Amino acid sequence: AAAADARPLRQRLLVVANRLPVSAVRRGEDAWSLEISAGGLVSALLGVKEFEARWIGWAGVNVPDEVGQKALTKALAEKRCIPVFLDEETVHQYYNGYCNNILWPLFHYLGLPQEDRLATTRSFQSQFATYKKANQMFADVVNKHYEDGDVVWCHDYHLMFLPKCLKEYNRNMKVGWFLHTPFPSSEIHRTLPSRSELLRSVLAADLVGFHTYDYARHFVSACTRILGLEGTPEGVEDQGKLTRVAAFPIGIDSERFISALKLPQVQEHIKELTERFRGRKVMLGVDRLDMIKGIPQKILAFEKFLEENPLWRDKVVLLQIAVPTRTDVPEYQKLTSQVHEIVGRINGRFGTLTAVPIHHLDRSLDFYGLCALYAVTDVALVTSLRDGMNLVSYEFVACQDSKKGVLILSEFAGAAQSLGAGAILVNPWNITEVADSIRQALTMSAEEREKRHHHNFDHVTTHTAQEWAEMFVSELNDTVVEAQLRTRQ
Ligand code: ADQ
Repeated sequence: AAAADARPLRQRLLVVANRLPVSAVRRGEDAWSLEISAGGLVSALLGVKEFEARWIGWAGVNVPDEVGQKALTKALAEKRCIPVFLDEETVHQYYNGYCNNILWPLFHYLGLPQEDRLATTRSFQSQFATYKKANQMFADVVNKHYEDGDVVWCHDYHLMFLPKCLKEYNRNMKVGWFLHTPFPSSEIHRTLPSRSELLRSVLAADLVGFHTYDYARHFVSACTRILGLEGTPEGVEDQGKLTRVAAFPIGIDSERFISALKLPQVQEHIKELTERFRGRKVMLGVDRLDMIKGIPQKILAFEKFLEENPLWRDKVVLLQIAVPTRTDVPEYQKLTSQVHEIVGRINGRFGTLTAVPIHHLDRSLDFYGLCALYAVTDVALVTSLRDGMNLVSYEFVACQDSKKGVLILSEFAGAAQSLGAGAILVNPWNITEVADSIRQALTMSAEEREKRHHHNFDHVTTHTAQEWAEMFVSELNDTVVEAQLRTRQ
């Protein structure tokens, strides 16, 4: 307690993530315009009043010249952001290569990309070497800006090598690491050539966090089976050093969504959409266009539903909003055309001269448009094949307090563990089961919808992003204080 009392009022929190929460556009040799992206992590950290957050990460642009780098650094400083500059080749090998081509599919149980599996295997060592080099570059920037008493919070699979680099600089640095994706079964992790090095590096952190208890358990199993270390209820022990491992399920800033619904422009939009789809039940999918989201599976299940329930054909519409991501990766381009092809086929099959059953948009919606869409939806379909948590399911629930629509949710999304009692849980690979659950959702009594909605609404409004961040950071703080006390004894 004495150590806690001695903390300064506003400790600094250094948040290290691959991408800074800004988009930067160059306007001249030394001029930049910046726009803060209001993602979940940004609003989560705004809620952490006890700490003053600084961001460290890549700005998402290649800036080869010193003049440009200096100007961007200066502009970012006003937003409390500190850039890490990565050249094109590093981004290619570290970000597109090792992160998105190897770790991302593997952690979501999708294996290596089918077509170039051997090529990936061959380029593995060089990509891993660049991954480590890039992580070291992040560590250099953190180290340069670190002051005694700061807390460092590293995010996601891009930065698994970072905790080790940071502790090599300064073993008293308080370092936490949080994974936003699932951590897979140790049997999957075992197939990674760099399996041990990555685990050992993560274990250098003082606190390691996951969305669910299952992911934390998989991580501990990987450490016991692959490294031969001891797993305890608190975490993993290695020669007397305990790395605390725990579940910290993320949430959303529910108040931001609930209050947006009251704004005149959102109300207006809700009215328009209601009019537009009058006489039809609205089903909604909102996803990044990614293999893990199970978009083709979702659309095939909807087709099966239409096939088996002819009376519903002109009474329901599926709106699928899919933001393109990683568009330069061939696997993602293939997914886009696959989805387009299935949608075209189904619309050709079940559409009429005046209406089609699926509206598919390849783009993102602005925040207010998204809120209005969530509010007019009768059934939301989240069919991720694997998903760390899935915030879309939370956002839908937050916007449904008047409609009390139904959430169909994949059992392979982390959110199934928190919203499972209110949602209809499905195996997204089982198209027949998903089609049945669509019928169940569309015909559910108002009473049951209300009961299920309340269950989820209570959860979403009480387990917020702010609370998540606060819990992680305060536990990280305490964990390290304990560790320091131990070394003093
Ligand atoms: P994502 O895979 O990006 O996040 P998710 O949690 O659903 O998945 O968050 C997506 C965010 O993007 C949501 O806030 C959503 O509103 C927004 N979004 C998606 N499609 C959109 C569209 N078409 N238009 C506008 N906005 C759109 C990763 C992990 C998740 C984990 C989060 C947070 O993969 O499992 O829940 O991080 O840890």
